[in-house]
Amino acid sequence: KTTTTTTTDSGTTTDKKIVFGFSQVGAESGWRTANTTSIQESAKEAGFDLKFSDAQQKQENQIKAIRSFIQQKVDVIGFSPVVESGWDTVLKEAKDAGIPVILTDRSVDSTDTSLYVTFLGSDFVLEGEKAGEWLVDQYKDTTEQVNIVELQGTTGSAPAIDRKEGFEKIIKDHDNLKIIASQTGDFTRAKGKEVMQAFLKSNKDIDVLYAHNDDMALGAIQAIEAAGLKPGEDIKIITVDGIKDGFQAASEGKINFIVECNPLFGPQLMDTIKDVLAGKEVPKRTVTEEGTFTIEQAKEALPNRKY
Ligand code: GZL
Repeated sequence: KTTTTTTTDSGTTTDKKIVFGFSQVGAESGWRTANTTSIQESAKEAGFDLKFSDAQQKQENQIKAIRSFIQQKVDVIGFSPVVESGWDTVLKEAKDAGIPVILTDRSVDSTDTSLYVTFLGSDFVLEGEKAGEWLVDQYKDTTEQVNIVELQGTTGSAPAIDRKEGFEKIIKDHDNLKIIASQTGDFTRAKGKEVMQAFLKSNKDIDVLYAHNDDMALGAIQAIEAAGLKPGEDIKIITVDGIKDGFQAASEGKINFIVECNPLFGPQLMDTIKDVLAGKEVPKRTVTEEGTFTIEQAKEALPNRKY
Protein backbone atom coordinates (compact mmCIF):
# COMPACT_ATOMS: atom_id res chain seq x y z
CA LYS A 1 0.00 0.00 0.00
CA THR A 2 1.84 3.11 -1.19
CA THR A 3 -1.09 5.52 -1.45
CA THR A 4 -3.89 6.62 0.81
CA THR A 5 -7.41 6.80 -0.60
CA THR A 6 -9.18 10.07 0.10
CA THR A 7 -12.89 10.51 -0.55
CA THR A 8 -14.05 14.01 -1.61
CA ASP A 9 -17.47 15.43 -0.59
CA SER A 10 -18.95 14.35 -3.89
CA GLY A 11 -17.99 10.79 -2.92
CA THR A 12 -15.24 10.41 -5.53
CA THR A 13 -12.12 8.71 -4.20
CA THR A 14 -8.58 9.61 -5.24
CA ASP A 15 -5.40 7.68 -4.48
CA LYS A 16 -2.74 10.14 -3.29
CA LYS A 17 0.89 9.32 -2.42
CA ILE A 18 1.67 8.55 1.22
CA VAL A 19 3.32 11.67 2.65
CA PHE A 20 6.11 10.77 5.09
CA GLY A 21 7.77 13.47 7.20
CA PHE A 22 11.21 12.46 8.51
CA SER A 23 13.42 14.46 10.91
CA GLN A 24 17.03 13.25 10.78
CA VAL A 25 19.60 14.00 13.54
CA GLY A 26 22.12 15.60 11.19
CA ALA A 27 25.09 14.53 9.04
CA GLU A 28 27.64 14.15 11.87
CA SER A 29 29.06 10.77 10.90
CA GLY A 30 29.50 8.24 8.14
CA TRP A 31 26.88 6.12 9.85
CA ARG A 32 24.37 8.97 9.71
CA THR A 33 24.90 9.77 6.04
CA ALA A 34 24.52 6.06 5.16
CA ASN A 35 21.32 6.00 7.19
CA THR A 36 19.98 9.07 5.35
CA THR A 37 20.76 7.50 1.97
CA SER A 38 18.98 4.30 3.00
CA ILE A 39 15.85 6.21 4.07
CA GLN A 40 15.76 8.52 1.03
CA GLU A 41 16.34 5.72 -1.47
CA SER A 42 13.81 3.35 0.08
CA ALA A 43 11.15 6.09 0.38
CA LYS A 44 11.57 6.74 -3.34
CA GLU A 45 11.42 3.01 -4.04
CA ALA A 46 8.20 2.77 -1.99
CA GLY A 47 6.61 5.62 -3.98
CA PHE A 48 6.25 7.81 -0.88
CA ASP A 49 6.37 11.61 -0.91
CA LEU A 50 9.27 12.10 1.58
CA LYS A 51 9.62 15.43 3.39
CA PHE A 52 13.15 15.23 4.84
CA SER A 53 14.67 17.57 7.41
CA ASP A 54 18.30 17.62 8.69
CA ALA A 55 18.38 19.03 12.25
CA GLN A 56 22.15 19.66 12.42
CA GLN A 57 22.12 17.72 15.73
CA LYS A 58 19.83 20.30 17.40
CA GLN A 59 16.71 19.15 19.26
CA GLU A 60 14.89 22.44 18.65
CA ASN A 61 15.25 21.91 14.90
CA GLN A 62 13.71 18.45 15.20
CA ILE A 63 10.79 19.82 17.22
CA LYS A 64 10.29 22.55 14.59
CA ALA A 65 10.34 19.97 11.79
CA ILE A 66 7.80 17.73 13.55
CA ARG A 67 5.50 20.74 14.09
CA SER A 68 5.78 21.61 10.42
CA PHE A 69 4.92 18.02 9.45
CA ILE A 70 1.82 18.29 11.66
CA GLN A 71 0.86 21.58 9.96
CA GLN A 72 1.27 19.93 6.56
CA LYS A 73 -0.97 17.07 7.76
CA VAL A 74 1.52 14.37 6.65
CA ASP A 75 0.29 10.76 6.86
CA VAL A 76 3.12 9.56 9.11
CA ILE A 77 6.07 11.07 10.99
CA GLY A 78 9.43 9.37 11.58
CA PHE A 79 12.45 10.67 13.49
CA SER A 80 15.68 9.69 15.16
CA PRO A 81 15.69 11.72 18.42
CA VAL A 82 19.07 13.40 18.86
CA VAL A 83 18.69 13.07 22.67
CA GLU A 84 16.36 10.89 24.77
CA SER A 85 14.48 13.59 26.71
CA GLY A 86 12.17 16.53 25.96
CA TRP A 87 9.80 15.07 23.36
CA ASP A 88 6.50 14.53 25.19
CA THR A 89 4.90 17.88 24.27
CA VAL A 90 5.50 17.69 20.52
CA LEU A 91 4.67 13.97 20.40
CA LYS A 92 1.37 14.76 22.16
CA GLU A 93 0.65 17.35 19.44
CA ALA A 94 1.23 14.69 16.75
CA LYS A 95 -1.00 12.24 18.63
CA ASP A 96 -3.77 14.87 18.99
CA ALA A 97 -3.47 15.50 15.23
CA GLY A 98 -3.98 11.76 14.67
CA ILE A 99 -0.57 11.33 12.96
CA PRO A 100 1.31 8.09 13.83
CA VAL A 101 4.96 8.56 14.88
CA ILE A 102 7.71 5.97 14.27
CA LEU A 103 11.02 6.20 16.19
CA THR A 104 14.10 5.07 14.27
CA ASP A 105 17.70 4.45 15.41
CA ARG A 106 17.56 6.30 18.76
CA SER A 107 14.80 6.15 21.36
CA VAL A 108 13.09 8.59 23.73
CA ASP A 109 12.68 8.33 27.52
CA SER A 110 8.94 9.22 27.44
CA THR A 111 7.09 7.03 29.94
CA ASP A 112 3.92 7.37 27.82
CA THR A 113 4.68 4.81 25.11
CA SER A 114 1.38 5.61 23.38
CA LEU A 115 3.18 8.69 22.00
CA TYR A 116 4.83 6.55 19.30
CA VAL A 117 3.67 3.47 17.40
CA THR A 118 7.00 1.59 17.24
CA PHE A 119 10.79 1.80 17.52
CA LEU A 120 13.09 0.41 14.81
CA GLY A 121 16.81 0.33 15.56
CA SER A 122 19.72 -1.25 17.37
CA ASP A 123 20.18 -2.53 20.90
CA PHE A 124 22.94 -0.14 22.02
CA VAL A 125 23.39 -1.79 25.44
CA LEU A 126 24.16 -5.06 23.65
CA GLU A 127 26.65 -3.22 21.44
CA GLY A 128 28.43 -1.93 24.56
CA GLU A 129 28.42 -5.43 26.07
CA LYS A 130 30.00 -6.88 22.90
CA ALA A 131 32.76 -4.26 23.14
CA GLY A 132 33.33 -5.10 26.81
CA GLU A 133 33.37 -8.85 26.20
CA TRP A 134 36.09 -8.54 23.55
CA LEU A 135 38.23 -6.44 25.94
CA VAL A 136 37.77 -8.89 28.84
CA ASP A 137 38.84 -11.70 26.53
CA GLN A 138 41.91 -9.76 25.33
CA TYR A 139 43.18 -9.31 28.89
CA LYS A 140 41.91 -12.55 30.46
CA ASP A 141 45.49 -13.78 31.18
CA THR A 142 46.74 -10.70 32.99
CA THR A 143 45.97 -8.99 36.30
CA GLU A 144 48.00 -5.83 35.55
CA GLN A 145 46.00 -2.58 35.32
CA VAL A 146 44.62 -1.75 31.88
CA ASN A 147 44.00 1.99 31.42
CA ILE A 148 40.96 2.70 29.22
CA VAL A 149 39.89 6.06 27.83
CA GLU A 150 36.36 6.44 26.45
CA LEU A 151 35.05 8.77 23.74
CA GLN A 152 31.33 9.02 24.42
CA GLY A 153 28.72 9.83 21.79
CA THR A 154 26.44 12.88 21.95
CA THR A 155 25.60 13.68 25.59
CA GLY A 156 22.08 12.55 26.46
CA SER A 157 21.64 10.43 23.33
CA ALA A 158 20.42 6.83 23.65
CA PRO A 159 23.52 5.32 21.95
CA ALA A 160 25.91 7.24 24.23
CA ILE A 161 24.00 6.34 27.41
CA ASP A 162 23.46 2.69 26.47
CA ARG A 163 26.87 1.92 24.92
CA LYS A 164 28.48 3.21 28.13
CA GLU A 165 26.08 1.17 30.28
CA GLY A 166 26.65 -2.06 28.34
CA PHE A 167 30.45 -1.71 28.34
CA GLU A 168 30.63 -0.94 32.09
CA LYS A 169 28.27 -3.83 32.90
CA ILE A 170 30.83 -6.25 31.42
CA ILE A 171 34.10 -4.76 32.70
CA LYS A 172 32.86 -3.98 36.22
CA ASP A 173 33.74 -7.53 37.39
CA HIS A 174 37.39 -7.04 36.35
CA ASP A 175 39.12 -4.63 38.74
CA ASN A 176 42.19 -4.28 36.51
CA LEU A 177 40.12 -2.89 33.60
CA LYS A 178 39.85 0.81 34.51
CA ILE A 179 38.20 3.69 32.65
CA ILE A 180 40.66 6.47 33.58
CA ALA A 181 39.01 9.19 31.41
CA SER A 182 35.65 9.51 29.64
CA GLN A 183 34.31 12.47 27.65
CA THR A 184 31.93 13.18 24.77
CA GLY A 185 33.33 13.57 21.26
CA ASP A 186 29.78 14.20 19.95
CA PHE A 187 30.13 11.38 17.38
CA THR A 188 32.34 13.53 15.11
CA ARG A 189 35.93 13.04 13.83
CA ALA A 190 36.96 16.61 14.71
CA LYS A 191 35.80 16.37 18.31
CA GLY A 192 37.14 12.82 18.66
CA LYS A 193 40.61 14.05 17.64
CA GLU A 194 40.42 17.07 19.97
CA VAL A 195 39.38 15.04 23.03
CA MET A 196 41.93 12.29 22.33
CA GLN A 197 44.66 14.96 22.19
CA ALA A 198 43.56 16.08 25.65
CA PHE A 199 43.49 12.47 26.92
CA LEU A 200 47.04 11.93 25.64
CA LYS A 201 48.24 15.13 27.33
CA SER A 202 46.81 14.27 30.74
CA ASN A 203 47.35 10.49 30.78
CA LYS A 204 50.86 9.12 30.26
CA ASP A 205 49.90 5.47 29.98
CA ILE A 206 46.77 4.72 27.92
CA ASP A 207 46.30 1.09 26.87
CA VAL A 208 42.83 1.10 25.27
CA LEU A 209 40.42 3.53 23.57
CA TYR A 210 36.71 2.64 23.58
CA ALA A 211 35.02 4.95 21.03
CA HIS A 212 31.20 5.00 20.74
CA ASN A 213 31.54 5.37 16.95
CA ASP A 214 34.07 4.98 14.12
CA ASP A 215 34.20 8.68 13.29
CA MET A 216 35.49 9.61 16.75
CA ALA A 217 37.94 6.67 16.62
CA LEU A 218 39.23 7.87 13.22
CA GLY A 219 39.77 11.36 14.65
CA ALA A 220 41.49 9.85 17.69
CA ILE A 221 43.81 7.81 15.43
CA GLN A 222 45.10 11.09 13.95
CA ALA A 223 45.87 12.37 17.49
CA ILE A 224 47.51 9.08 18.52
CA GLU A 225 49.78 9.08 15.45
CA ALA A 226 50.61 12.77 15.92
CA ALA A 227 51.77 11.83 19.44
CA GLY A 228 54.17 9.28 17.90
CA LEU A 229 52.15 6.27 19.09
CA LYS A 230 50.84 3.32 17.05
CA PRO A 231 47.01 2.98 17.06
CA GLY A 232 46.02 -0.69 17.33
CA GLU A 233 49.35 -1.55 19.01
CA ASP A 234 50.42 1.02 21.66
CA ILE A 235 46.75 1.87 22.16
CA LYS A 236 44.18 -0.79 21.28
CA ILE A 237 40.97 0.62 19.77
CA ILE A 238 37.42 -0.70 20.06
CA THR A 239 34.70 1.08 18.10
CA VAL A 240 31.03 0.84 17.14
CA ASP A 241 29.30 1.37 13.75
CA GLY A 242 31.34 -0.37 11.04
CA ILE A 243 31.50 2.26 8.30
CA LYS A 244 33.86 1.60 5.40
CA ASP A 245 36.57 3.95 6.74
CA GLY A 246 36.44 2.04 10.02
CA PHE A 247 36.90 -1.26 8.21
CA GLN A 248 39.78 0.28 6.24
CA ALA A 249 41.52 1.33 9.48
CA ALA A 250 40.91 -2.11 10.99
CA SER A 251 42.37 -3.83 7.92
CA GLU A 252 45.49 -1.69 8.48
CA GLY A 253 45.60 -2.89 12.10
CA LYS A 254 44.74 0.56 13.52
CA ILE A 255 41.37 -0.52 14.97
CA ASN A 256 41.29 -3.86 16.81
CA PHE A 257 37.56 -4.59 17.15
CA ILE A 258 34.43 -3.24 15.43
CA VAL A 259 30.92 -3.69 16.82
CA GLU A 260 28.55 -3.25 13.87
CA CYS A 261 25.59 -0.87 14.10
CA ASN A 262 23.44 -1.21 11.00
CA PRO A 263 22.14 2.07 9.42
CA LEU A 264 20.53 0.40 6.40
CA PHE A 265 17.06 -0.08 7.83
CA GLY A 266 15.32 2.13 5.22
CA PRO A 267 13.46 -0.74 3.49
CA GLN A 268 12.31 -2.17 6.85
CA LEU A 269 11.10 1.31 7.84
CA MET A 270 8.98 1.68 4.69
CA ASP A 271 7.41 -1.73 5.24
CA THR A 272 6.61 -0.72 8.82
CA ILE A 273 4.96 2.50 7.56
CA LYS A 274 2.78 0.55 5.12
CA ASP A 275 1.71 -1.80 7.92
CA VAL A 276 0.96 1.06 10.31
CA LEU A 277 -1.14 2.93 7.73
CA ALA A 278 -2.94 -0.27 6.81
CA GLY A 279 -3.92 -0.53 10.48
CA LYS A 280 -1.88 -3.68 11.03
CA GLU A 281 -0.46 -4.57 14.45
CA VAL A 282 3.30 -3.81 14.58
CA PRO A 283 5.72 -4.80 17.40
CA LYS A 284 6.55 -1.94 19.80
CA ARG A 285 10.25 -2.52 19.16
CA THR A 286 12.15 -4.14 16.25
CA VAL A 287 15.90 -4.57 16.80
CA THR A 288 18.23 -4.68 13.76
CA GLU A 289 20.61 -7.64 13.32
CA GLU A 290 24.33 -6.76 13.77
CA GLY A 291 27.72 -8.50 13.98
CA THR A 292 31.27 -7.87 15.25
CA PHE A 293 34.61 -7.87 13.41
CA THR A 294 38.21 -8.53 14.49
CA ILE A 295 41.09 -7.29 12.31
CA GLU A 296 41.13 -10.50 10.25
CA GLN A 297 37.33 -10.49 9.84
CA ALA A 298 37.40 -6.79 8.86
CA LYS A 299 40.01 -7.47 6.16
CA GLU A 300 37.76 -10.15 4.73
CA ALA A 301 34.55 -8.08 4.90
CA LEU A 302 35.99 -4.77 3.63
CA PRO A 303 35.36 -5.40 -0.09
CA ASN A 304 31.68 -6.12 0.56
CA ARG A 305 30.93 -3.20 2.87
CA LYS A 306 28.24 -0.99 1.33
CA TYR A 307 28.68 2.26 3.30
C1 GZL B 1 23.54 4.74 16.29
C2 GZL B 1 23.49 6.18 15.83
C3 GZL B 1 24.79 6.86 16.13
C4 GZL B 1 25.97 6.23 15.40
C5 GZL B 1 26.81 7.44 15.18
O1 GZL B 1 22.38 4.09 15.92
O2 GZL B 1 22.47 6.88 16.52
O3 GZL B 1 24.70 8.21 15.70
O4 GZL B 1 26.63 5.25 16.14
C6 GZL B 1 25.74 8.44 14.75
O5 GZL B 1 27.79 7.30 14.19
O6 GZL B 1 26.23 9.73 14.83
